[in-house]
Amino acid sequence: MNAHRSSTFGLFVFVLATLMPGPLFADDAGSAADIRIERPWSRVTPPGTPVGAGYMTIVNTADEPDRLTAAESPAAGRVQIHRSVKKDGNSSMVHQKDGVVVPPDGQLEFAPGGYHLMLMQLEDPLEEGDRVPVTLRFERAGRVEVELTVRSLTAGPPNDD
Ligand SMILES: [Cu+2]
Repeated sequence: MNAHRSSTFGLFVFVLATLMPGPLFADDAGSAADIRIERPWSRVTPPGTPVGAGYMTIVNTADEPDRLTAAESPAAGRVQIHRSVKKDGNSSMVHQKDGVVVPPDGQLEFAPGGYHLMLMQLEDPLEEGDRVPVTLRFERAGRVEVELTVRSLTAGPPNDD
């Protein structure tokens, strides 16, 4: 019943959106206020390692899914969205070329062993206490700026404080 009603409503919005000029599209496009980044962090890079990783929790407060499509940082030549996967006891990283979906009223975890931002071609090694600025690009919410706090090699995620 609910599902039927919401899909009818979705169709209604879609039809309106195709008929109406700009403003309704803008309203429907979501905003950075719909996306909240919690505990953005990174780890010290061991000597001679030109890549680092970024972790965080992406919270989507909108009732539509959003998609993280890309990221960039002045500290890195290139930033990719990766997922670590284990197969037959071997772990490897898969580049998420189409980005990753953050569910509506939900969240997506970027954490060691799973999704991460791969910071490639680092300008300088990451040192404990550094703060690495990263721009995240979302399909609906647009640009969201975060700063990764660099923690020691053995550290886990920071607490909520
Ligand atoms: Cu990676």
